[in-house]
Amino acid sequence: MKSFNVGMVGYKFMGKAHSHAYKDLHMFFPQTAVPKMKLICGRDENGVKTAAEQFGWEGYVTDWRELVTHPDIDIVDINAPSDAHKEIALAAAKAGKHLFCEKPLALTLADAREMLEAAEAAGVKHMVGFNYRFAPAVQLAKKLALSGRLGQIYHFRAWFLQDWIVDPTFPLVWRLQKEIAGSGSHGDLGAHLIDLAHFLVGDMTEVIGMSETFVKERPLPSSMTGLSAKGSKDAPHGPVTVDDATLFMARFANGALGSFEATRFAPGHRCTNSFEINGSKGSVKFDFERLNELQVYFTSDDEDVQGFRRVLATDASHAYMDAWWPAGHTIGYEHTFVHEVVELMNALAEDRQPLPNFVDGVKCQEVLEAVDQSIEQRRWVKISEV
Ligand code: SOE
Repeated sequence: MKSFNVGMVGYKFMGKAHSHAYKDLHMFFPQTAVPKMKLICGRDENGVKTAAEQFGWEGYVTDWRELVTHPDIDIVDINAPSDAHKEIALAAAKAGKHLFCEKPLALTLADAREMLEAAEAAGVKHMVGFNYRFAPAVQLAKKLALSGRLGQIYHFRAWFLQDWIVDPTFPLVWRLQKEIAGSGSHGDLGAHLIDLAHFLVGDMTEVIGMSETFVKERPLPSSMTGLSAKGSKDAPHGPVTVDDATLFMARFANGALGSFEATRFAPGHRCTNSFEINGSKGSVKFDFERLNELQVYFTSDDEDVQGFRRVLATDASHAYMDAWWPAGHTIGYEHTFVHEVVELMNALAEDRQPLPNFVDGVKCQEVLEAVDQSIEQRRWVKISEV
């Protein structure tokens, strides 16, 4: 049985999701190569030490430079805030380590391209963390679209709605600062939708968008806090430098039309990541809040029973599901990361590039950038222009 030693940078939200995936993997996917949880890295020694013990890492370091050059490490897993991705990835590639990086790949398209070039020049494997591809119901949508069972694709309609910053006293956390996050809803949520569109429908040719920052100043946070941070209206304020919401329309190379909405200002929507595909022979609908289900409609159904039917994607015939529980026993958000790591381990063991990889990360970043340009210049922008 092959094994690969992992060194991971970052131990908060995504660090926990990735750690859980490494830890659970072999219990459910015993044929897959084993990820050895060697080293975890974080700047705050107490925090990273606690995380190492809690998550099951063999050791910890406080300087990522030590981790990326460590002789025992095969894979560097980067889930630090976005502004740190590039520097860590370049150094890790130079040291010959395989790369697994959270989305969005980088702050800018130029940086993302540099990361891809560095990985290719070093001859290492590279993967980007678009975890929603790995929900079995999304894989089923892909199978239906690819096999022609939906016919010619006319529409891809997607929306990712959250509400964690609706309160204007929510503090100015790193995700609301352009120099650290790159963008707001666009790169954080829209990036997932763009990747799903690429995965399910194909390449886009041109886009036009609009965006808004509804709350322009927020209280400064006391530390690098996350999604459940609390602010005070009396604290000193700073400017929000990212978009609160970004919407755009797109044309696909195969003739389909796309519409995309990413916002953190949709009260009541905690994490509504949804899409619909409409084709000449049928439609599918997915909603992450019901991630085990795919709504499916076929025009070929008898007229008197036509309608969307709910397919529970939990049978052994559905991607990854034979490894989990008996049919009908559902899985959750964290399992999408386990499946992601299955792909990473299989790819390394088979000496091939995992999917999605930095090429997909760059393609996503091209669309993000084209949308930004279209907003700035108030016009349609071709993806080939960026
Ligand atoms: C916060 O908006 C967040 O955790 C994103 O960063 C993730 O990528 C998304 O999957 C869920 O929401």
